[in-house]
Amino acid sequence: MKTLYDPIEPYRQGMLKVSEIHDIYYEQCGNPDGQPVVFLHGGPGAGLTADYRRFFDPEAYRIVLFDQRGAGNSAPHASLEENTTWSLVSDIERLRESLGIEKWMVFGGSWGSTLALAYAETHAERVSSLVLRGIFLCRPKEIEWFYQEGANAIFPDAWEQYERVIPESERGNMLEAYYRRLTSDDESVRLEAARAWSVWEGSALKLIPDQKLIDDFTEPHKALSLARIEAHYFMNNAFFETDNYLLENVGKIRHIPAVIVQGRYDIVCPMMSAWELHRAWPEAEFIVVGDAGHSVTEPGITDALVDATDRFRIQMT
Ligand code: STX
Repeated sequence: MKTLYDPIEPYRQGMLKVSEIHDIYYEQCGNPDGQPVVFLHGGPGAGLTADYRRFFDPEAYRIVLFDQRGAGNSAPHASLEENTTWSLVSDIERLRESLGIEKWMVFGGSWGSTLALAYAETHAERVSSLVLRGIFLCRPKEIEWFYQEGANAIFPDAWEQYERVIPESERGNMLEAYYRRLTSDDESVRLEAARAWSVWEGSALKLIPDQKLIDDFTEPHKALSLARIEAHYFMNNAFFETDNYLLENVGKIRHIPAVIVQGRYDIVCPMMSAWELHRAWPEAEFIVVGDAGHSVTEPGITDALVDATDRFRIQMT
């Protein structure tokens, strides 16, 4: 089993102005002369953690990580203005250009896989390879599964605290009810909703729930950006023109070397979507981890991802 590389610190960090209102935080780690890779975090709105630097051989890769609009250290925090999938896609291009990179590996899980697909389908010539995990195509049926009906059958205990924040009369549309509270003028209403939303997501991440991980989701800074930005994107179906947008456009990227890693017992992003992507894109290597849920920290998922970046390293040198 492969595990994460040793912890590393960035050799450079910065803020990039991407619009009138948004500045995004980015960092570079590993080898400045190495193979470029960009890491796309989840949510949307979850932001980076230091462990995300550790999926790549630091001697082989020039690792670029950034907080998407409104997330992590990007500013303004948790802002929904000028915050769409297509603005994130253009931020990735702006970051690539500002760093003088021709082409890069794109690595993303969960919402990071959604964004990776949207970016690659728009700028295929800039993508050398793709490593995707916990596939999320951000379709209405996936959003409904996790936030309205489906996942609650597996985690009814955690669901109770998610449901409790919303009065019974509004439970017919949980996403709308949450969105109203997450965008309330009352800070305490926003925070209560953000915590309950985020704890629900944290509770369903792993095959075996991890209380310490769940508790991290009550932290206000992280909970507010995650919940507000997710609800905003999901209310807008990720700003895609059609429900199956990413599958319909997969023909634009089928020539790009790719690995898809999926946990069999992923409750946040059930395997149905990874399977449909695999069917639409048979050339991509498809790895199902039999004893994992959604989290990138589950041993089988980490093993498959590190192995994928190691193999791309060997192929390209
Ligand atoms: N959200 C899917 C997603 O991208 C529906 C995601 N889920 N949990 C996470 O991301 C974190 C563990 C990164 C918060």
